Order: sequence, then C-alpha cells, then structure tokens
Amino acid sequence: MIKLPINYHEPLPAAFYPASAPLPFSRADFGADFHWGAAAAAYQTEGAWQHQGKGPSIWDDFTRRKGTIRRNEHGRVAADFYNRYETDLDLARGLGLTDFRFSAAWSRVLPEGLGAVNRRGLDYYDRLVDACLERDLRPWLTLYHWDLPSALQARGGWTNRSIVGWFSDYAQIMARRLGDRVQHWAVLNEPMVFVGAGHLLGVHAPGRRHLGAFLAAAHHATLAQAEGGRALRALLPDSAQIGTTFSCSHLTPHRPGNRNDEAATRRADALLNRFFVEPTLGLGYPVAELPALRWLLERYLKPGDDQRMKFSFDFWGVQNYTREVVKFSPWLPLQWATLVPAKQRGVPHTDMGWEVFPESIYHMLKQFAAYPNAPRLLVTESGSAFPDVVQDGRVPDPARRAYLQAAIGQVLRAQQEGIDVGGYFAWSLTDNFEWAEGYGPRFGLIHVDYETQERIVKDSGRWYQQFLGGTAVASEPERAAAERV
Ligand code: IFM
Repeated sequence: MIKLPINYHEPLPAAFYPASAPLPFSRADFGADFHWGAAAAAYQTEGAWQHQGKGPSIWDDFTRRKGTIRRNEHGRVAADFYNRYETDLDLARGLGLTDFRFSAAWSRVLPEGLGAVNRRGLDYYDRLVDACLERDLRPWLTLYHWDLPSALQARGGWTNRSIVGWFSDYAQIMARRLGDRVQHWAVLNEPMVFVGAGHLLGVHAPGRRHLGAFLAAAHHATLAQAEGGRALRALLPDSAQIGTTFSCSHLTPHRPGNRNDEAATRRADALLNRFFVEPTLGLGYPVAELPALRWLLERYLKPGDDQRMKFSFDFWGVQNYTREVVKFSPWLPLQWATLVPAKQRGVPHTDMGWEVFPESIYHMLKQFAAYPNAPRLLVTESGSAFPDVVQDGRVPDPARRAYLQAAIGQVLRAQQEGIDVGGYFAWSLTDNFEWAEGYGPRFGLIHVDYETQERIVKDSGRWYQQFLGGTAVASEPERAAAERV
C-alpha cells in the first residue's frame, strides 16, 4: 500500500514531490488497461466560430455581452484547435496518452440545433476521430459541453422540455456518423455547472438568474442525460461504452461538530454531488435534503419521468478539482449554505481560487462507488491552473506537476482500496478559454501563446510523458531550432 501525503497545509504541493525524488508509484500499478488521457472541449479550444457553416452558440452570444467575461475575451479563435488538431494530437501522442477526450459543438453539426445537418461540420469531427485513431489515441466524444445552439436558446433552451427530443436527435446523428469508430461516449459535461452557473448564478451562458429557470433546466438536463444514453445504446448496442460526467467536490463543514454547518454540508452535498447522479439510478432527486426541489416535482415532473430519468450508464466520469468548506447561510435559499473561499481560509489555492486539495478526488471516487449499482468510474477531468512563465523555450510549472502527481496518486489510493476506477484524464491538453475567466487561468499540459498559437509542452506535460513512457516531446521552438541546424 502506498503512503501519500494527505491533510497537508504547506504552501505548495510541489514540496511533497520534488522533481528529483522518485514517486512512490508507477504507471504499471494502475494496470495495463487503464486509460491515460487528457481532455478538451469545443468552445474552449476550437475557435473557427463561424467557419464552414457553423451556427452560433450561446457562448458566442454570451461573450459578446460586455462585462460577462474577464477582459471581455471570447472563444472565436481560442487555441485554434479546429485548424491545429493534427499538431495537438501529435503532441498528445508524444506524451504517451492512450486516450483523448473532446466535445463536439452541436451548432457546428446542426447550425439551427435541429433540422438540416451541416455536412462540413460533421466531416470535421469525422476527420478528428480518424486523426485520433491514426495516432493510436482512443477518441472519447462528449456530446454536450455547454455550447447550446443559439437557435435552440431562442426557443427556451434547457428550460423547454422539447430539448430532450432535440438532444436525442443530435445524439443519433453523431452516433450514425461516428459510431463505427468512437467507442467511448459521454452524454453531458457537468450538468450542475451549465445548469447552475447558466440559469441560477448567471455567470455562464445563457446568463439567467432565476430559480424557476434553474429547476426547469435541471429537470430537462436530467431527462436528456438519460435519453441521450438510450439513443446511443439503441444505435450502438454492442460497441459503445456510454457514460456521462459529473462535477463534484468533497465537502467538509467549516466548523466540524457545529450542527448548522454539518446540516449545510449535507444540503450542499445533495445539490453539488448528488442532484444529477441519483436520478440515473432510479433514486429520484434529493428532495429530503433540498425541500425547494418540491417545486421542480410539482411544476416540471410528468408521470413516467422517474423511469425516464434512469439509465444504466457503462461509466460515470468523475470531474474533480478541489474540495469545498461549507458554512450555514441564512441568505441563500435552496441550500441555505455558502462555500467559504480558500483565500479567506488562508490555504494554498490555484489561479481559480480553488484550494489545492488533491485528496478530494479519492473521497469522491469512494462516495460515487458507494452507490449500489454504480457503474465503472473514470476521472474524466482533473487539473489545476497556475500562472506560467516561458523561460528559454520551456515552461517550468512545479506546482501543476505536483498537483498532477498527487491527484494520480489519490486515484491509485482509491483503486487499491477496491474502487473500480479505469482512467485518468488531465484537464487540459492545452491551455484554453476558461469560460467567465477568459484566458487568464491556464490548465494545460501544453502552453499556448495566444498571439502566435505556438505550443510548448510544459514541464508538467514532460513529467506526464516520462510517467507514461511516451516518446520524447519536442515543443515548437525546439523543433524550429532543430530544423535550423
Ligand atoms: O474548463 C472547465 C471545463 O470546461 C469543465 N470542467 C472544469 C474545467 C475547469 O474549470
């Protein structure tokens, strides 16, 4: 059994894994079939926002509204992945990854969200899938990573129950075209985030702040999650591994033992970690902890929905970045709880203000695996944003490297305790557009210079490559220098 440093409160996790010290584990400890990947998403990386027939999405619209995004940035060019995917996949291959997770932009395939297919958009994903396979990278396709076609938002978007059918039609188009080559499908990316941040907090597209909109969107996303799974399974009954992904955070009370904070922590857990998970298992919504969800049941739940929300996924994607510390709040209806920011607690944190707490991933894997009938788990996102400096064509990023090592170690810890966890995907392959935060926070294993689109594999990426036994990775400046010799 490996011993990992946990419960630390040192300034930076790098202190635990100095670059020179050997790790207490190796790739082989995870088993030969373990999926080693990195992840990305369409709006955050592709750019090409109006290219080859793509229709607008709610993120194209939201980023046009002044003041919604830091420095008024947008994803119109982003990391230019649409044009540079071959370069990026070469780098991914060089890192030694076995798998690459990306999302499709619904409005690239269906500019109006439904109806006529944009052949050139679908062709692009066809080429991308082939490009992965040519490099021995298994493609993991996420159908929805937050960029709803604007035309569907004009009809109410996620608050309109018809979205369940629209989404199912889109899923079928993707399955028919790519199902012969894509074996791993994720239906939704983090429904709590696009529903909550987009419809209750108003900080993500479509920028709504309305409890009714939140409850409607939540219920329709829950239905679409299961319906999308059914659509894929009906068309790909033998070949596809069908999953969906959940954001989650290990939660602890601000004042352990304080009854109010303990109860607030249970409510926050119901909202942040259980809400979209339990209906898939037939357990319904966590109404006992969150009585406000009765409105959802009264207004939006139709006869038969309890069954419609169920789907037996082949895997759940666990997406974890931090833990949260929870305090009772009399001001926030729905959960009557607030999250105490890491900065206020004086603990080490990333550029997102998230506490550096890699053991959260271990706790969440244990929590999800404890459900009877839980499917196989994979960590489909895990990572950290720290400021980067390019020095002599390299990016030394010890804090990100240490976070990555610690997170992977925590996954092994869970696996060694019997949890069926089958993969780890670092977020993210390259730096990209971090939603409301714009291009400030950098999560990539590969640095992107947004002026020139030059890529440099960071030291964290080089560490990942050594750990995975990938072939040497040359960054663009190094390749250019080699060509000059
Ligand atoms: O960048 C996001 C991603 O789109 C969804 N999961 C969390 C990441 C970091 O915030």
